Amino acid sequence: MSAFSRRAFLSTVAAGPLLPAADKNRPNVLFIAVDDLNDWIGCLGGHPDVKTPNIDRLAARGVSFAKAYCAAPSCNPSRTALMTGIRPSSSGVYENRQPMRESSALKSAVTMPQHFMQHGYRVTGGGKIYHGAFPDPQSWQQYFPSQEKNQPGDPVPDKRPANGIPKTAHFDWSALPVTDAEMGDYKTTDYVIGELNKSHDKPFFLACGIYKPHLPWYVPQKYFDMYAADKITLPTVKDDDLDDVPAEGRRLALRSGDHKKVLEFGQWRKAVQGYLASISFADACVGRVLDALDKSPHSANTIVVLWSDHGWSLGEKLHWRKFALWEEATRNVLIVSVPGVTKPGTKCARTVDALHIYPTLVELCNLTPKKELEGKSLVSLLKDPQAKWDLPAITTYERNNHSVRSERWRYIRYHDGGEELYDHANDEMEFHNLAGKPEFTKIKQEHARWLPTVNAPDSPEAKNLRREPA
Ligand SMILES: [Ca+2]
Ligand SMILES: [Ca+2]
Repeated sequence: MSAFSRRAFLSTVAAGPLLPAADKNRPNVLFIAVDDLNDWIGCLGGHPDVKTPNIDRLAARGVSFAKAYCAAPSCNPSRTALMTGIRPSSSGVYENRQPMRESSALKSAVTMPQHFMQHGYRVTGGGKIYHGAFPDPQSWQQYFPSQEKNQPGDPVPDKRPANGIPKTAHFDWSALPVTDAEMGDYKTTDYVIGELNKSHDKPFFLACGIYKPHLPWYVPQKYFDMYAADKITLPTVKDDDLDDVPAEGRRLALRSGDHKKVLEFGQWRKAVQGYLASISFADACVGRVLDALDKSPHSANTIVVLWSDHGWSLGEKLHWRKFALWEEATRNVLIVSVPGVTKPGTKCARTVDALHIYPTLVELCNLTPKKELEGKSLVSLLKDPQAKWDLPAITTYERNNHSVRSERWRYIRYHDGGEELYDHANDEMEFHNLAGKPEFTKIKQEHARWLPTVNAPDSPEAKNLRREPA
């Protein structure tokens, strides 16, 4: 865009109300985040028992990415990277305690919603899009419950912890004697449905951040009733799996002591039931929003993006939660439906990571490209999921620990030089670390060239923040 046309364009933006409503060139965006959702959804096949009919029906409309990975396996750094388009290794935001705007690289970053706002979109949302403690009010024109608070409250059981594990904090699970309407996520989806039901004189960017299946796994009884604890399938775990993992990987796997406690209190089946129940509750919330979109006047010109911020381990590698660089903790959900662009029910097996979402939406909505974004638009893959794509997915956890995931391999290198290499053609559970075998030196080198060359110093931590375990 020339300087003159850019000025003319910006003055048009400033005139806001004169802009036309959404059309083919300026489609709406419905941006749905589901917190802590791993690949346990029907269309990704991560768990044989799970019931996610609504997420699956969204996948049936567009492209689901079978090898999508987070930028960081932790809420705040993952979301910060996705919403700013800047990698943790460039911003120094590696952990949950580092507010995005304290990073010198991100202090004045234009987030994805801000970029839409600058192009005349109505930008609103509710629930968890940014990490709970750091809601970034400047990203939104209106927000539910408010610009400063992104989480409506949730009911809790009378007696906590419900699972009997001492000092467990929110690592807990229980059915609740409440209706869906009493849940915070239901209230967030009510807000989003209200926005979808309105007619809009401008295109909109509408965010819906579902908190479940984040811990604690307290959801209405009917979702627990969908899964019989004594019959559900447990993850496949090899007791000696960590024997070939370097020290830093073992530290990440074992530091919480979760697996030992879960086994000691006989809670593994109950925990898996709680996670599955919470997933099905989140899926029901997604279904309400999709129903509202279908009934609204906006369905024909609204892009839907559904993503989760990382995966989750429930015992694999003796590890629980996210906070690690293996497949279960890093694989996330990414489904994109674009009217007129995506073909219904297609799957893409190219390796993508969360950095690509921002430039993809910039391209689809014809916003001004932003050269500082570190990802690459996925539009070529949305049009043709088999198209050539030469990038692996990069995930970073804490400073200078990275995973490079290509279609066949995962290569991990920790800050102290420790390495792991897994061959997904033969070992989808990543049981056998091949990094020490000389015949794989070349494979390791091919992956190592993608490691970030900059590892920014840690960004400042927030003061007076409750230490949050998850
Ligand atoms: Ca999360
Ligand atoms: Ca192993």
